[in-house]
Amino acid sequence: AWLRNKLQLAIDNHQLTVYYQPIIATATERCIAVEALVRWQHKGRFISPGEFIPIAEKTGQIIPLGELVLNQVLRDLAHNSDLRALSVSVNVSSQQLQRYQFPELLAQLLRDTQVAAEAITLELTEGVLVDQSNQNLQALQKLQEMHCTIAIDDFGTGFSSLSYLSQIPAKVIKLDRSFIVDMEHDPERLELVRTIISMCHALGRIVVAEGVETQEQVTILRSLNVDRMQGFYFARPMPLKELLNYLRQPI
Ligand code: G
Ligand code: G
Ligand code: MN
Ligand code: NA
Repeated sequence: AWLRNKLQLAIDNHQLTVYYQPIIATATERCIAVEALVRWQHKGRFISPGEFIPIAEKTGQIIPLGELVLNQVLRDLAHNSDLRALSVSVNVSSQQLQRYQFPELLAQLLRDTQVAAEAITLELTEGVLVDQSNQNLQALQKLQEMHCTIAIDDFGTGFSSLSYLSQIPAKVIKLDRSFIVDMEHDPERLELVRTIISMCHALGRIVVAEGVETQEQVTILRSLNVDRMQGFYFARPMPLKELLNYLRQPI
């Protein structure tokens, strides 16, 4: 309850900020996209989203929190052409899709800020899709019609069959960090990653490897033709100002 009340205050007082983590194109080694990640600084220390997002999901606070993040991202996009040159990923919880007219809300925000829908990628976890609720699928279709990109986050951690991949309108597949950790020492895991990547490619999807931390992993992922990589090896999540500096650096 303590965290819940504090979180409400943080939401009300705009104490939540958005950090951005670069996503690198394998072919060019340049930043091609970023993921927006919410950050909560409370009395000088950061409370981890791993701690408060699950609570926000339970209490419904994920709705105002999600709106706050979306607002911030669209404002940042509106004011920074360097950011508009990238695709900006936003995490969307299934509640945001279910509780109200999410596609309409996003469309309104895009109109208000004059940002093109093409600049936005929405990251949804497998759960949203496994759910198979018609409502979610309809929302996804609407978002796609608006020309937003849909990405499946944490791919491979859910219980979905692989066949559903071909049925959902997700252009981007984000391979969960757990597949990448230790892949250089685990031949079976490596085979799994190889197979997932080639299957996604056969279906015309873009594959992003998450949680890339070592040069060895980069070398392996490159040999497996992964399209994009994200992780501490390249860059940590950072405030907008730092990101803009990062983007201006030469290779
Ligand atoms: O930033 P970090 O890796 O600590 O995030 C931990 C978890 O919180 C991840 O699963 C991430 O997807 C989730 N998360 C971070 N920011 C947001 C957000 O703005 N909305 C939602 N729904 N989840 C987020
Ligand atoms: O579930 P989701 O993919 O949205 O989670 C994103 C989270 O992963 C963020 O909180 C981010 O800080 C974290 N993250 C990003 N890159 C790495 C990495 O290389 N290693 C680890 N351990 N975490 C990472
Ligand atoms: Mn994500
Ligand atoms: Na993830």
